[in-house]
Amino acid sequence: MKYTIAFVAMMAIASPVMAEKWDMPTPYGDSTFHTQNISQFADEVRAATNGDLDITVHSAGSLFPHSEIKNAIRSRQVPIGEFFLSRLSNEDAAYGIDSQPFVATSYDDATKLWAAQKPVITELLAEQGLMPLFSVPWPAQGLYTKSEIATVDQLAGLRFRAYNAALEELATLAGAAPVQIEAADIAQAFSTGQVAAMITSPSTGANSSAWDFLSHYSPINAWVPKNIVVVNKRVFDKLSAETQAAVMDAAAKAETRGWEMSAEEAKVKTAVMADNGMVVYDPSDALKSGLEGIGATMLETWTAKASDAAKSILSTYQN
Ligand code: PCA
Repeated sequence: MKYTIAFVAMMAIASPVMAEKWDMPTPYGDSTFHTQNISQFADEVRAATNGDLDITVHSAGSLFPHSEIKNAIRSRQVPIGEFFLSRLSNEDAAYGIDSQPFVATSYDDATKLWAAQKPVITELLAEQGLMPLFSVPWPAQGLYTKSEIATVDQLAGLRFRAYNAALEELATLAGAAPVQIEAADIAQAFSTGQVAAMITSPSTGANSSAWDFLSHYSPINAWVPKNIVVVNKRVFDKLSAETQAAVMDAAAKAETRGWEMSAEEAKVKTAVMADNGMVVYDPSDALKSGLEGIGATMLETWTAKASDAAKSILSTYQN
C-alpha cells in the first residue's frame, strides 16, 4: 500500500517531465545535406526543450520505404517524417508543381513558387491531419549520361532512372524507358545495368559517386524540387505550448539553413564531379529547346489535371 502510494506520487511528479520520443523517417542517406539538416533540427529541438522532445532520425528508408512515409505519419505510426513533396502529385497536382520542367529553375524562382504553393498544400495536408513544418529544395536538376547528349533524340531507348511521376513522364516523352529507383539505390541500379541515365541534383550525383558508372553531366537546371517535413497535427497539438513553440522555431531555422545548404551543395558537388573526372558540359541550344518542348507538353497535362487551387499556384507565381 505504502509502496503503491509512493509509486503513484512518484509517477505524478515524474510524468510531466518524461521525455516524448519521436521517430523521424527519411528516404535519404546520412551523407545527404537534407538528412544533416533534419538531424540538426532534431538536436535543436532536444536542446530547446531540455530533452523533453527527443527526435531520432531514421535515414535511408530504414524505418519506412519512401512510398509509405506520408501515410505512416497520417496513421500516427510515426509523428513526423520527411519525404519528396512531389511524390504526392498522384493525390493532387498542387504537390507536383515544383517538379514540372522549366517552371522554376533558380533558387529565386523556387522561393517564389514555394510562397505560392505553401498555403495550398498546407490546406490539402490539413485534410489528412498533417501539418508541414518546413520545406527545403534540392539543387537544380541536371542530366547524367554515359556520353555527351546533343539533342533529346539521343535519350531515346535509354533506360532512365526516375524518382517520381513527372520524371517518368519526361523520360517517356523523350522516348526513354523510365525505371523508378530510390536515391539510396542509385549506385546499385547503375552497376547492375538496370539503368543508364538519370536526372538529379549534383548533390545526389556526387553522393552516389556517379563517376563510377557515368561520365557526362550537364547542368540543364530544369527544376528545383523540394523535400518537406510533415508532422501529425493531433500529436503536435498534444505537446505543451512551450514545446510547440520550440518545434516551430527550430523548423523556421531549419528551412532557412536548408536553403543555404542547398545553394552551397550545388556549387561544391558540381566541382566534386569534375574533380572525379566527369565531363561537365553546358547543354546545347538544341537539347535545351527539346527539353523545353517536353516541359510545355507536361505543363499542359498538369494544367488539365489541376484543381482551381492548384492552378492558382501557377498564376500567383507568374504574377
Ligand atoms: N535527389 C533526389 C531527389 C531529387 C534530387 O536531387 C533523388 O535523386 O532521388
